[in-house]
Amino acid sequence: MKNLVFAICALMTFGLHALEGMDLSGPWTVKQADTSDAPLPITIPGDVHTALVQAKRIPDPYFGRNEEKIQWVGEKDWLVERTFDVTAELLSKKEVVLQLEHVDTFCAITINGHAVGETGNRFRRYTFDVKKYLKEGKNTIVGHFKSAEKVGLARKTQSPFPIPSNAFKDIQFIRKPACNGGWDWGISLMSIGFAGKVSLLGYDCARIDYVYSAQQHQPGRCTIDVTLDVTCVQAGEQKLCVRIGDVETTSTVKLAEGQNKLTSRVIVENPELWWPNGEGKQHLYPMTVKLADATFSRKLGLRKIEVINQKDANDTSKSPGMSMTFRVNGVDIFCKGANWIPCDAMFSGQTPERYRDLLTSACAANMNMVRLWGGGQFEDDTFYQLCDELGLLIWHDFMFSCSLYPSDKAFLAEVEAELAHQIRRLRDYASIALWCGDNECIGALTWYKESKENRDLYLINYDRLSRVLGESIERYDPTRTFWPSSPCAGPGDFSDMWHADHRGDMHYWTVWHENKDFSAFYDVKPRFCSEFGFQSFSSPDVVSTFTSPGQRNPTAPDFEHHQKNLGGNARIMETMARYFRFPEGFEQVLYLSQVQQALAIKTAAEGWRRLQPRCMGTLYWQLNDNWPVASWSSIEYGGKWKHLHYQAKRFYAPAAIVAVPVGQTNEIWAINDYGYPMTAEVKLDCLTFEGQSMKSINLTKEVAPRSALLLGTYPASTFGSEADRESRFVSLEMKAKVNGQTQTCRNDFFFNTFKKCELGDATVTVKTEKRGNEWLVTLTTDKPAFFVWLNVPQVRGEFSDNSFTLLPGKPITLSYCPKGDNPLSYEAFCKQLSVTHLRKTYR
Ligand code: BMA
Repeated sequence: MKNLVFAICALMTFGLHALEGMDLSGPWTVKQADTSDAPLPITIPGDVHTALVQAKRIPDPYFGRNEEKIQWVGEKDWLVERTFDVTAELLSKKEVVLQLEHVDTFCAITINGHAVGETGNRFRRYTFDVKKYLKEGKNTIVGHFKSAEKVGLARKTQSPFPIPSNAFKDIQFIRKPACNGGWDWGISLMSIGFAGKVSLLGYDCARIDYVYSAQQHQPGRCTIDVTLDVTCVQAGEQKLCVRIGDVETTSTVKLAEGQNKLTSRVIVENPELWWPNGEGKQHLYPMTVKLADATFSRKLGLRKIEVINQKDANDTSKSPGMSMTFRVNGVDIFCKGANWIPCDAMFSGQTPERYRDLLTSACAANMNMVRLWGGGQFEDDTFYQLCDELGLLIWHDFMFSCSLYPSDKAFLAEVEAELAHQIRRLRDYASIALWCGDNECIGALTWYKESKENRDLYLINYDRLSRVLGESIERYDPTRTFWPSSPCAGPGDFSDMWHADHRGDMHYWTVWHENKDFSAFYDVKPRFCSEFGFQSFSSPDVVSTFTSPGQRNPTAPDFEHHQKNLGGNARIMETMARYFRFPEGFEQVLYLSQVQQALAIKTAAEGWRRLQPRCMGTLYWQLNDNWPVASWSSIEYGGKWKHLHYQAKRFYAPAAIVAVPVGQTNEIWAINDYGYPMTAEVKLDCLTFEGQSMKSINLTKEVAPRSALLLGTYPASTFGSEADRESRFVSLEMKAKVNGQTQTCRNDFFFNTFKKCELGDATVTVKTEKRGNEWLVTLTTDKPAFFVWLNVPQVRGEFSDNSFTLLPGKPITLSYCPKGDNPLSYEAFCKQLSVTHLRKTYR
């Protein structure tokens, strides 16, 4: 056991204090309380369901309809236990505390049979004084986890008035990720266990609880005021040393017994600034803080982030239009991204590798922002470190979603405590761009009979909670904007803006939830669209992980079970019938569902990007999944990119060529997100579906930095009569010259829905080649082929491009990058590579 004892500094790389102590991560045991079951192994941090799956006590919750068979786990109490050796050295410290992060959720802790303390909020950090319970040598720690859903139910019955919610398992009464009870993309799996670190910390003088800073930027200089929250054992004077990069400030500080707030100023001359992805480097300065026997280190990005909400000039209406722009280091950024949900319903699966894979994929698709959605969780530090490292701005919701919430004293006190912790813990991450109070909770006031009938009660109730959120930000992070709810109208207006596009952020769900055509995305001109989405099925590779062969059919019960949005599969199939010829088989249904999802989101993203600077952001719903399911995600559970993700890489590219139908005409736009002027050499080529060029138009225009430019408006008749156009489409190619570099951007537009198009029966030829470490694939075709899709089974790597149009005479060479623990060999890759395209989905 001796090897488990080490200075915490040895394992903490980022953002945590280094003190003498002991990390209690690793092997523990778990057993159901009040049974004589033998204890099973569990790895901490880790969840009980994963341990039960590993021990074969429950079946894989993600397979078939096993979700129904595992519900009992969340109804029971569980004992999670281990022994550990304590050294005389640790016991010689004046103070020894047990520190717990992200305990899920209601847990009574004992050490050697003594009650140490209780937890009751997944989002808090708990610190218990334990020295008096420890002894030299062998010790036992037990966490007794109470059923969270039983607590939720008990609180519901005690509530003075009903608290309606779209969430399940009465989760609005407890502080636990709302989606744990199930969501319209999520399995119901009430996770249990220690989701974060469990550690003992020993010290003689002081414990650094939080370090956070405020940056003031002046030309050529950044002044950083660093604050430390410190718990001190004994009053006295100590040396405080704060170092950022090469600059160090040392001072002598007076400490009082108990809580202390210390400050220190560091001035960095000519700072190297941190920039979002695509705008510059993500420079991070090493930062170290030393106080007596405690040290704290992290990385710090220096940047100025502002949220610009400026009234439209000359708008004198009651609710004037208002900008919604993120300004970083003085530059207005068009935000491109998606919404993030917890990456696994069983938190043992939320590994650093998964975070890295997903966030790297977000960057690779030219995203510069993710929205951390309020029905999930404050994430592990790994998530924020990666966002800092990769340049992904974070729109950060607090953890409230699609629900009304209690506002009694006890509940508000919990919220206050969690925010006091989370805001101080997180605020030095450069990537966090704004704090948002909740997801759709202002909107939810209008969803329920109770709140509609008694608006005053529920509005005041909402306001009580919202005030705690706003005041917590004022208190713990006045450097950032508080955005009360997503969506909302922004400063000076408390309305929800559900269907208004003149100010605030918008959630535009008319296409999916109201079954409108994709063209309805053009009906609104959002200032910032923080949610819009369209569902698709998983790929055959992922479907095969949760079905047996007999269930691989769109209406088979196991397959239907992996759809959580009521009527979702019907919507997918109906949309297919509206736009496409009906696909021949199951695999073609899956393929086409992903094609139409990509088309829907591309329509919106391109249409809204061209509206800049009126619109300054689009974040589609949703980046990832937390189990294998039909959903709005662009990356499947396990990391495989859907068509949407490959297309996002193109429709979010900094240089893009876009066509938008307006009545009987087509507008052609060039988009330039670069900070440099762009020369756009554009060719519009009207082709038949057999590949014959009927007409081409060339134009060259200068596009100003960070702008969208209308290049031309073309009546459909430009490209032939109505009858001719049934067999034609227009291929767009733009050579974008920016800052001495040229890149080629492609796009197409069509005059009719695909089902009305007589597509040519293209034969696509594939050639593979290994050049050094690169695996190359060259594709040629005899006729235009659309949504060309290359695949190798399972999630074993990514192509440099996919889901594209292939034209005769224009071969495309792309590369494949294997990844994962068990990457393919080149030979296996060549054997398993398959290619399909739209015309192959029907006879
Ligand atoms: C949004 C989200 C989620 C939900 C999605 C799809 O409003 O905030 O609650 O999953 O819609 O319905």
